[in-house]
Amino acid sequence: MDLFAHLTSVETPLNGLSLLKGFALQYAPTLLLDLDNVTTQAPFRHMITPNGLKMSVAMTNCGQFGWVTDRQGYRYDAFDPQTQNRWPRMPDSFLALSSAAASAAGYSDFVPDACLINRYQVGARMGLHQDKDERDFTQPIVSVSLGVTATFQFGGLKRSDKASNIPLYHGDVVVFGGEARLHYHGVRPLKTSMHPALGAVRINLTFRKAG
Ligand code: MD3
Ligand code: FE
Repeated sequence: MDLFAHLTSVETPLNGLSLLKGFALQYAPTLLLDLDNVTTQAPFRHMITPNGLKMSVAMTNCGQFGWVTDRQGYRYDAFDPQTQNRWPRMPDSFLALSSAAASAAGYSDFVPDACLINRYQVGARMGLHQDKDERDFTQPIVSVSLGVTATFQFGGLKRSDKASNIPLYHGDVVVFGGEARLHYHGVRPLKTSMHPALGAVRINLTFRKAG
């Protein structure tokens, strides 16, 4: 019996999307300790969209650049607008996991300079959008899910394309490259549920090469 079958990269029929079920499980205890240290320096906050709406997902960042939004727009910034400090450095555990996952999906020299940390509490959601604030779309994005299971929506190159629903569990890692990199995607409102390590919360880490 192959005990590690769940750790192999699944190249899905959706071109460029690799689902690595459970890939982050062995890293999770260290990730959560390091995450706590990051969020002490740069606390979660609900940012404001360019339209003036408060996001239901709370966010923070680590690494050289952080993704931010306010009335001025979406962008990457080397400084936390709340503290004027640089974002906390990316923990070694984050770098190790993201580069191992990217390698498993066929991107052998992925070095992220930005990690956006999303926190979903009950009801929090992310509407369908494309990630277009990065410089180089040939660089993949690595997504790590921790805590409560969420339903991820993965659409096509147009907003109106039909989206598939993909459940993402604690420890799942998804690598988006190739054509998938510019597909519309979102997250359904988080349902009430409990995770033993995190409580009623889902955390998603997205690793990017922004600059
Ligand atoms: C597909 N976050 O932060 S991660 C985001 O679960 C974001 O918090 C979601 O979408 C979350 O921008 C989804 C998965 C993800 C991230 C980037 C992508 C999927 C993607 C870029 C292109 C295509
Ligand atoms: Fe996104």
